[in-house]
Amino acid sequence: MRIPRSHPRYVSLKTRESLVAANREGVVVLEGLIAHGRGEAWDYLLGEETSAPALVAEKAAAAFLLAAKNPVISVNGNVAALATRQVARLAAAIPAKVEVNLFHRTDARVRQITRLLQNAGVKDVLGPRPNARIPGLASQRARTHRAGTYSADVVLVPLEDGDRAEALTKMGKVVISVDLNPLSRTTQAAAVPIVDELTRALTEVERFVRDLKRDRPEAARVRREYDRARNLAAVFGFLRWRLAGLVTTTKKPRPRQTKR
Ligand code: PTJ
Repeated sequence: MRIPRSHPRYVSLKTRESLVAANREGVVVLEGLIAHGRGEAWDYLLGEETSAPALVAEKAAAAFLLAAKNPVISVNGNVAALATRQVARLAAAIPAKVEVNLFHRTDARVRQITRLLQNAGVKDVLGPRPNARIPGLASQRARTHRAGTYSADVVLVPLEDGDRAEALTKMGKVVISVDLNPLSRTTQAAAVPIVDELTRALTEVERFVRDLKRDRPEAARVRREYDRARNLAAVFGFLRWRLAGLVTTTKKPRPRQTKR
């Protein structure tokens, strides 16, 4: 479908079309389209911009990724469809390994997403032939690579499901999530939850990685002072402020009283 550039929701419609196309190609599952709709609803409420609390979490994420011995970025179907370029840039900047991890796992999808990541410039993609399992996880998401997520100390998990975020946390890893839903189990389980849209979040984390690489004392300060609970409270405070603003801007004038 051709979407006119002048359409007020051009970017949103283009993103939706690219996800639909990725679904037809087998990269994104139908459940991924539902997940996107949920994310977009939250993004509406949050104002479709990176909030100040999200920026704080993004800077903390960069600081933790930089200090990691074996950082890994996990990629699923939606992430592959929306952000392979951002994943490639971030992985190169840290540097970090990239691992394909799917909830609706098939070998064909893993191969397809691996190819997309390679085409975007990711050198070493951990895709087919997983050789380890994340303990305590019944789903296909348990299948992993010993050299990747299994032995990682810091894992970036965009658009994750709560079970794996919890299982990775139980393994002692620093889990960094990207999820627009501040109430999701993933957000609740992550050590550094980023409540922001995927492409914006990855771009900001990459920018902070590049900045903090040149300022290691600042990176150490950020890691020391990051306060997860305070940051999530600020996210909810921001949401409350947004909603209060919406109430006043959408208030209609009261209908005039007519004398009978
Ligand atoms: O490709 P697969 O098989 O691994 O499946 C991927 C999906 C996304 C279907 C799977 O991980 C899944 O079911 O995820 P959930 O449990 O629906 O969670 C996805 C979360 O991501 C939801 O809380 C959404 O609000 C959020 N979300 C969706 N799109 C975005 C987003 N957050 C940030 N940016 C987005 N673009």
